[in-house]
Amino acid sequence: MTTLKTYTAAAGILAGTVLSASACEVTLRSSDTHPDGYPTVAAVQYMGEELAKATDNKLCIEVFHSAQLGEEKDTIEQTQFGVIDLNRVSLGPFNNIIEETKIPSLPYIFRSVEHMHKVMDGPIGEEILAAFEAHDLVGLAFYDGGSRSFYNSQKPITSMGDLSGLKFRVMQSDLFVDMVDALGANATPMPYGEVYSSIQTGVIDGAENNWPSFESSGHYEVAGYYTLDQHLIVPEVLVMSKASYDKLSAEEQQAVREAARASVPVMRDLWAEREKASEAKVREAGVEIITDIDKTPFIEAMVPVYEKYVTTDKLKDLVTRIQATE
Ligand code: GTR
Repeated sequence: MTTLKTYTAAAGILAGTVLSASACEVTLRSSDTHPDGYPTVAAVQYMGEELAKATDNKLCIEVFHSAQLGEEKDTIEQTQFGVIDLNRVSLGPFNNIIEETKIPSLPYIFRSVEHMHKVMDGPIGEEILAAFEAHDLVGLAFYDGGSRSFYNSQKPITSMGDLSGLKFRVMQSDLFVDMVDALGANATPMPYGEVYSSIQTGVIDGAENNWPSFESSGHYEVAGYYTLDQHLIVPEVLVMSKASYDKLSAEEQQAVREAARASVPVMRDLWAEREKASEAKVREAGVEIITDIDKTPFIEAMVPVYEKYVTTDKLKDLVTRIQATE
C-alpha cells in the first residue's frame, strides 16, 4: 500500500511520496521529541524515503514524533537496548554517558553556527560519532540545533547579574547544571515535556532553548522574556541502535549511513527556514526579546566549568582542535 505524504506544511521545500511503513519488509522505528513538521522529524522522514529507494523498499523508517516513545533520556536507553532502532536527540542527554559528547556541548565552544558546521562536518565530528559505538549505538549524522538562550516568565534579563536567583530547567546533563550554577542561577534538570507546565505553575522560572523549540513547545506562551545570550550551539545527533544495525547486511548498513548523510543538507535548509518562521511567530506574540547583551561575563564565568569537564588529555586535545578550527 502506498500513501501520499507531503512535506510542504512546515518544511516548505520538500514535496514527494513515501511508501507507507506497511509496504516494507523491515520498518525501523525512530524517536523524536518534536512534533510532526519540525525540521528534525522531516529530515528523518526524508532519510526513510532515501533508504526505501536504496534498498528496493526493504528498509523503511517510521518516525514516532512528539515524544510518542518517551522522553529523550529514556529513549536513549531503549535505543541502546535495541527496543528503538533510531533516535534523533540533542547531544546534551548523552553527556553523562559518552564523554566525547561533552565537548561540543560546552558553552561558547563554538564561535558561530558556521564554526560548528566546520568542526562537526570534519574529522572531529567523525571521532565523536565513532565514540557512540562503545555504548551500543551507531552515530550516523549531526543535525542543527541553532543556538540556545535563556527565557523566563519573570523579567527581562539584560546582564548576567539578572539571572541571579532564577530557576531554570536544563536538559538532563550535569554539565548544564554546572553551567547555570556558574552563571549565578539555579538549575533543575527535567524532561522537555514537563517544562511548559512547570513554568506555568511557577515550579521553575524558565528554561533555555533555540527559536524553533521555544516556539513549537509553546514555552513562549508562558515565558515572555527571551534573552539572546546564545550560550550553547549544541549539535543534535541521529543514532542507531547497534543491535538493530548488526541485523543488517553490509550493503544495508551502508545504505543507512548514506541515507542519514543525505538528510543533513535537507535538514539544514529546513532549519534555516523554521528558525525565521519561529522567530517571527514569537515576536508576533509579543515576547520581549533582549538582543543587546554583553556575552563577555557569560564566557568568563565558564572557566570553572571547562576546568571541571575538560579533564583528560583526549578532551583537552578536542577543545584545542575545535578552538583552532578557522
Ligand atoms: C531541543 C532539542 C531536543 C531536546 C530539547 C530539550 O532543542 O532539539 O532534542 O533536547 O531541546 O531541551 O530537551
